[in-house]
Amino acid sequence: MTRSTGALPTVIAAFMLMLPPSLMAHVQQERSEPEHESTVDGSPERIAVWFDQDLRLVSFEVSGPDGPVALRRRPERTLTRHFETAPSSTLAPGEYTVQWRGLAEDGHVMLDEFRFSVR
Ligand SMILES: [Cu+2]
Repeated sequence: MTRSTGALPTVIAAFMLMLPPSLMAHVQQERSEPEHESTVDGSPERIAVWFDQDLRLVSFEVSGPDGPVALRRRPERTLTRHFETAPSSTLAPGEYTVQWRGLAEDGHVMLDEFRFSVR
């Protein structure tokens, strides 16, 4: 009769799961223009986002079928609940993605995106 002498792999989770900080205090994208997953007829006159809390917007980038889109206005890094800009030239038909990044008042980095199509 064989007898197992192998030690049980007593793997003790010696670390605690580091839970992410509560999302409650964090900034959400409330709405956007164009709306997320919407289709607009022709090039939109403005591209805008609203947040549910103040945010220090650091970057706001639009990309489409022809790559990055030049914008008339850039974020100013001041605390704001709203940012809007416009494409510098007419947007060609296609899918566009808007990615923004900013700092919540507590300094945490927030980011999100919305997408729309131009036809
Ligand atoms: Cu935070």
